[in-house]
Amino acid sequence: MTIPKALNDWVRESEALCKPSRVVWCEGSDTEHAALVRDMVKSGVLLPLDSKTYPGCHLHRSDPSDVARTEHLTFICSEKKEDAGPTNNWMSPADARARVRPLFDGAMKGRTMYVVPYLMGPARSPFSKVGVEITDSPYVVASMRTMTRMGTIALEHLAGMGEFVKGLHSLGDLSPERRSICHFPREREIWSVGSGYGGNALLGKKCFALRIASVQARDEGWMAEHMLIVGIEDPKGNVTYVAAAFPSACGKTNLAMLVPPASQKGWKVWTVGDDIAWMRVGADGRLWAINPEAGFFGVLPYTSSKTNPNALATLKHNSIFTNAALTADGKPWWEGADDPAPSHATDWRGQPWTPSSGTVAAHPNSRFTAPAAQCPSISPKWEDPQGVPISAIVFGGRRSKLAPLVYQARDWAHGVFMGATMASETTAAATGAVGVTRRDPMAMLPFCGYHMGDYFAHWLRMGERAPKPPAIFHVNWFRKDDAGKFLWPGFGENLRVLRWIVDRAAGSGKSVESPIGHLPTRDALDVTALSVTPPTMDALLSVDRTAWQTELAEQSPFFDKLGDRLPQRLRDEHATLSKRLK
Ligand code: OXD
Ligand code: MN
Repeated sequence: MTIPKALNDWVRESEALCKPSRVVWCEGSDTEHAALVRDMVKSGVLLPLDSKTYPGCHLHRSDPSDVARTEHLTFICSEKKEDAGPTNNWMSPADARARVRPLFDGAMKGRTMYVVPYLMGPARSPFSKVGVEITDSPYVVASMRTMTRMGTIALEHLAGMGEFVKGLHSLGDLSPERRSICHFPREREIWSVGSGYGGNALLGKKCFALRIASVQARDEGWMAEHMLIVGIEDPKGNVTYVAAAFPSACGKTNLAMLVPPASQKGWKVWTVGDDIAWMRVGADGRLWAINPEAGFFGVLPYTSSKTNPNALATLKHNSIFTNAALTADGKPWWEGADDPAPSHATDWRGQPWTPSSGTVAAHPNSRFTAPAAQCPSISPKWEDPQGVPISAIVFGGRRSKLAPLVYQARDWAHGVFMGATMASETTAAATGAVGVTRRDPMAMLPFCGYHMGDYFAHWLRMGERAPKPPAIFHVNWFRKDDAGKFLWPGFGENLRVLRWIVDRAAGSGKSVESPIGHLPTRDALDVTALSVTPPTMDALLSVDRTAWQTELAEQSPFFDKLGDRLPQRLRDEHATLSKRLK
């Protein structure tokens, strides 16, 4: 296969800078992967797990200071600071190069430099894009093989299009003081040094498929979103596709792999993707979405046969477990797993652990990396080069009060406002305080590669470009009563809410007007076989005007921060909602 000159030149330059002892071009074959895994087992980077219960699975322990995305060390390096906007850390491209180049200089001495071509999106899809990651981490190579279509297939795609996103990655010395994840949107390039953690180091995922792709999408008139994609099949066999954005670790993977409860006879949920959607306007005027990824990088704690049986089935083979605990019989374990806590285990740091240790055995952000094709609910359309047509977009967050179980936007612009004002209580997926409410528009706060105000304007424009845009909804599975108890059972039962969404998107489904949008009527959701009483349903669907006025007041500083780049249309939505609440 001929390698494009631009790729060869860049690999040579990177080699001269990083000074590895050898360079390996990855082709993505089974033999190559097996040899890589053998080497990692030999060097202790991977520990084989019990081959009877977890065939082909390994455990990886990361450096204890390198366990989550580090947003404070993540930069958008646009020419002008205002193009990165107030929600991103910014460095000028010149400063970033000057600061980070020395960290790459000689960083791969004594190490192998892997060149990893990868394809984001299905083979032969006109919507797929090529990236190439140069890395000195074999763990990254093995993970990229699961998370993307890696190797020759990407080079073949590149031959047809010529353009690729460059990603240079080195573990460096793993010190947070010398860690930087820099994005150069104009050059479509990523420099990441000092971390081996998924979101910082698997450059196809957050760095390319969201931060760089969001800029490409703005420039080319499509959307790169932090959304899962599911197909909801009714008992007659009609499938409706829904894309949904939730901040990290809000049950997104669980929703993407939802198993209908026994009471929902004949309904099926098909997984197209669990984290990222690339959407374009199709010839029919609808939005069509592909999942650019090929694997799942899911959170382990509280993944169980109750919360996500499909994830459990998916991760049982050919998976990498990162920062899980290890039982004496060679199995991974995490808090909230089906098996009770082992009496003795090795914790995620590699230390002896017992239930009385007073610490968690698995890191709260421990993860599994597993091939999407292994998921029992994987959609027959998940690799369709054209993608799937999206009928509804769902925004959600973790709000113990305020937001009703589900409500629908009045129109596209109102839906954009709903997404723009999303907020959620934080979790362990990123470093920083846990349990604090943070504004996370469209769940893109850490992932938008340009000014958030311009991003909202792009969303509004997309509504104009798509003659048949999806209907937009907001859900909150996490509302609690005054005693702190969840009001809604969640998990598989969320299908009942999705059914109302599907009905509404099709133009049916009973609703009532409220100041914040259309709510289901009290009898619109099927609650048969649930212990959700009518008063609980009232509480779940209630709109407390005073609390919403406080919410609106709290939205203002965020909007003000975006200055004159905030589209007037969203200020108008804010003002009319305020009026409706009076
Ligand atoms: C993720 C995240 O890992 O959103 O998907 O943090
Ligand atoms: Mn995510």
